[in-house]
Amino acid sequence: MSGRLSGSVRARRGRRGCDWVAFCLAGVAVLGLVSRAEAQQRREREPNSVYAQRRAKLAGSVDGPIVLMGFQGREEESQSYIFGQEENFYYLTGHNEEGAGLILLPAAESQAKRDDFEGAREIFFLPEKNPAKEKWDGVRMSPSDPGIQARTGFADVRGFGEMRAALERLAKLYPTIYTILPYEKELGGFPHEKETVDWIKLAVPQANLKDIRQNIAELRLIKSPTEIAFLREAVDLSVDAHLAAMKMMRPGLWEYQVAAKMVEVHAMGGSEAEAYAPIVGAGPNSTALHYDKLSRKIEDGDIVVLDVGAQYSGYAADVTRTLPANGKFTARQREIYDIVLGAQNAALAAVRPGADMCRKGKNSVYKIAYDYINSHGKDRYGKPLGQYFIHGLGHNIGLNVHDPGDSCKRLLVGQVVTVEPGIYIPEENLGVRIEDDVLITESGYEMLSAKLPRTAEEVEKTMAGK
Ligand SMILES: [Mn+2]
Repeated sequence: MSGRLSGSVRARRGRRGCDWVAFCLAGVAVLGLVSRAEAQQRREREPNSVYAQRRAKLAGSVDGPIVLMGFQGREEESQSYIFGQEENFYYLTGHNEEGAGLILLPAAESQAKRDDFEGAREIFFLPEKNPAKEKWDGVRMSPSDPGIQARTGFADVRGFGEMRAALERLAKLYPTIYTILPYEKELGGFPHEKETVDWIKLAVPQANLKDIRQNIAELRLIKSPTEIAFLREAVDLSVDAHLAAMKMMRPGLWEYQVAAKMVEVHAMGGSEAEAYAPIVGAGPNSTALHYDKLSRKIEDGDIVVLDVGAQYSGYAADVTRTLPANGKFTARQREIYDIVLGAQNAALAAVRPGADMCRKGKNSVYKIAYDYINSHGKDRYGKPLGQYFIHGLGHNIGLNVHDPGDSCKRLLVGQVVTVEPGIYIPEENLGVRIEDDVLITESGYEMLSAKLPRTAEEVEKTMAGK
């Protein structure tokens, strides 16, 4: 609801603002379960002051300059690739164009060193104006643009060609340079970091390089009011898509057709991209966690796992529902569904600041979900079901659908996490996952995806159009 949006977001859109309570209530009554249908501005930014505060915090955590590069726009060779900024760079700048660089000077240091470096604390580097390239790609921000300082939120904006000279001068003043060091990760990132480190080493081979990744990850953990507003939008769009899927679901449809409908709902509502490749897995495919082929014709009696989330203004929702293809769970499907739901409810009852999602320990909400699953129901061989809960209970969401964060650290107010128990029994072609997104609050949590039916009865009613 609009009342929860931050002032700046609401002022720029006003789309969901309600002038008087009666109008809002009438609107809710007319729209029923569909939480919204209007289009909206695509990709909003946070206020420049928010990005500046993050940079100031980061600069306060180091004793040398921080050197970061945005993506170049050639990170993927796919023809359908649309540029999306490197997440850490975006988190600190809100800048979503190719070829930018950033130097932050450490906060704690002597005035002498400051004067030595012309007093600039933050320098933002942009590609020089290139009219020939702009004929192909469209207009890009450049250092010579009037008002570029106010637009980017940096007092000192220079051409990218000057970044190397600035770094060379800084390396004479500071023995240590901070950047994001290459790391092994399943979802890429490695080549970009290596390229940046190679560039730094070429310019200043004598510098001692240290990793700044964890410092940024700690900031990203706690969401700002605007980030929470963006996540609410992403979740609302995902809820709408899941409702549309519940209404269209029937045997005879192909998995990809259901996914296509959900993507359409996201896009028509202002989502600039999917938060991740949509998962619509029917029958045997319901037991593959990241199933992405979407190639099965949905059959009568199938259970269908839909793990589909929108991205809004860079922020990722992550929502899963499990539906009976024909609108009615079989007794066995219903039994397993209710166990997963019971596990989710048991975990949610313990979600609050101080709890964690570690696999073990006395504060673990994962363990609560696992114990619930392992003490309810049986497989075909009479064995408990804990062995079929094969993934973690949840993770942070934010600029990445798997935002950085350690599941064994205690939950803090302002984190947004998924709570997603699941049971996957391949020999029964039966997978069930229920995934909701929750904001950690002082008193516990707020479920951002609360508008989406969660119980078996609600799901069946919605599918029946009731
Ligand atoms: Mn998830």
